[in-house]
Order: sequence, then C-alpha cells, then structure tokens
Amino acid sequence: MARALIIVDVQKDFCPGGSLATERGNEVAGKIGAFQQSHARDYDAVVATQDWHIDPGEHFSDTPDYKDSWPVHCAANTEGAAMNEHINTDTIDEFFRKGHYTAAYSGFEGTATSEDLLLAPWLKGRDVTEVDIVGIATDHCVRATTLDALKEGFTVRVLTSMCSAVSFEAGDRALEEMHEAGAILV
Ligand code: VGL
Repeated sequence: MARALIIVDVQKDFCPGGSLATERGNEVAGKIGAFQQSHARDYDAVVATQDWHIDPGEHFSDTPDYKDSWPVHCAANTEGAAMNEHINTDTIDEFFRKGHYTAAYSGFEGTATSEDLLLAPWLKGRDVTEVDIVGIATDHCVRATTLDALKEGFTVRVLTSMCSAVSFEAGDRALEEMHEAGAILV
C-alpha cells in the first residue's frame, strides 16, 4: 500500500501571465511548492501531469467559449507548457503528458515521459492505492483527474486550498461533484 501526490497541470499558461490564466494560479503554485518542501517524504511517489498540445483540433479556438474551446495554451515545448517556477520539479518522479492531438482533461489520459505507460498502471505498478490531488483547474482537469482516479479504484483526497479554478462558481460545483463521487475534500 502506497500513497502518491498528483500535481495537475500547474503550468505557466494556467497562471497569471499565461494565455489561459486562472486567478489563483501563482498563489496555488506557491502553496504546492511549499507543501512539496514540507511533505514530500509523506508520499511514496510524486507525479505531475501536463497539458501538452501539438494540434488538439477544436480544443483551440480564436473565438473560445471557455467551456469546450480555449485560447491556445500549453503548446508542446513552449514556455507556457513549462511548470510554474514555484513547483519543485526535482521531487517529481514522473511527468505525464496529455492532449497532443485532442482535448484531454484527465491526467489519467497522460503518458509518462520516460516510458510508454499511462498514469493508472504506473501508479498501480508501485502499489499506490491512495492519491492526493492538487492543481489547476479545479473545474476542468482536477475534476476529470479526480473522477478518473475514483473510477480506477484509488482512495482520493483533493487538497482544496491547493486547487485553482477557471471560474470560482464552477470550481465549487466541481468540488461538490467530486465529493459526491467519493473524493475526500481536505
Ligand atoms: C484545462 C482548460 C483547458 C485544465 C486544460 O488544465 O484544467 N482547462 N485545458
């Protein structure tokens, strides 16, 4: 039995200054960085997901609806796709990238950068049964990652003070939905 921390999409484009900034992105990134410093030893594994778009079709739009279509963000190998500078990348065991050619909100769609393995088998291969989830955006990728983690059978805690939403209202609704699906909100 092991526990993992999943850091969802804490990338520059989702933080103030980026192309699809969430208001609390930098603040949340700072909190996660400090949490890594103080709590990394509580986890058997720390992983991060990254939105990593090459040509995601209608996920990008010049006239985005901010629901199913978005301004260009997290283009592969650009500065905007890099992790926010507050994140301590040295303590991250593996990065999982998703969304190369399509929208991909869940980290469980992500493939490891150092081997051809999806997030769920990577975690299960390390006997992980419990995951703590933090990151961006509460109402999109944190939501989808949390719901998939529950479907995969993990015990899931969402550390809510370290999550940043696109819309505060939708973020609160998403947390409610995650709770109803079985996630523990901390
Ligand atoms: C995300 C909107 C569009 C996210 C990704 O990481 O939550 N949000 N693409």
